[in-house]
Amino acid sequence: MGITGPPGVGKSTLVEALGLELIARGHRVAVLAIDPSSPLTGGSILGDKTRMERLSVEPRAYVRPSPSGNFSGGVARATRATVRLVEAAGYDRVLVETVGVGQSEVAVREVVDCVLLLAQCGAGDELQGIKRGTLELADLVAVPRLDRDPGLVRETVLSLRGSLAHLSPTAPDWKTQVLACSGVTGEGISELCDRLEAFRSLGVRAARRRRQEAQALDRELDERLREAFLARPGMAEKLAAIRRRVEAGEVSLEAGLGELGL
Ligand SMILES: Nc1nc2c(ncn2[C@@H]2O[C@H](COP(=O)(O)OP(=O)(O)O)[C@@H](O)[C@H]2O)c(=O)[nH]1
Ligand SMILES: [Mg+2]
Repeated sequence: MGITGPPGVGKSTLVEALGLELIARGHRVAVLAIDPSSPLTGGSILGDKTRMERLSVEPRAYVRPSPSGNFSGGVARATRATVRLVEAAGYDRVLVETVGVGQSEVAVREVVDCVLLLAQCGAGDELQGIKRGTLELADLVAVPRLDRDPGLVRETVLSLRGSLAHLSPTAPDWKTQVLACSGVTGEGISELCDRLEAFRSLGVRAARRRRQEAQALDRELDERLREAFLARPGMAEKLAAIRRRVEAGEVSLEAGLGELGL
């Protein structure tokens, strides 16, 4: 499962709470979390919970924070392999937390069976900040901080339900639901877990994975052709030199490509 949402919304806190709930239900849980203390998010986030101290000491949990450096562009590539690996190692529930910015939010969709979007609670205008595209990709939406701001959270839930009513379902026989919760007190976590398990039992996972792998084929092809090209003797240096000359206006793009034999 992928957990998406803006930095600081409460992804790590929720992942830890969900992870503990899944363990209590008898599962083995792996968490692939992206360390947000990177240039991507402009430094560390106040009170960041990526380390998940309670979950990481559980014998049936495996928490792996990874630097976001290899996650922005190569998100699909590296994460797909890691998900398969931890599954093979016996972790039957895998939670992938995104860094919460830009392309990672869309890319994660290519490697998980199900997407949970965390929405920041806020009034009308702030909600407009949730891009339609992001909401469209969510199989489930949760609004955290029910403990701190119950009124605003409930209002946000209603408003999001309204927005979702206009979107087409992400899977047949499925309706994207919006739930209020608190990663801190655990309120609403069991219900959220139930909904996630309900999505799992829809049986769309196998088809999604096959479609993802078919899509990955083209991307892998692009990537590997590029790697093979750059692996030619002297090619990386040649490309760097031509790039400099194109930038300096000494050669045109076409001439530069010609020199590379393209
Ligand atoms: N009161 C309250 N605080 C929360 C909740 N979820 C997250 N937080 C706090 O919000 C801050 C950022 O949370 P974090 O999980 O690191 O956000 P992330 O960047 O989305 O992973 C931390 O200080 C959390 O303790 C919640 O449900 N209730
Ligand atoms: Mg986090």
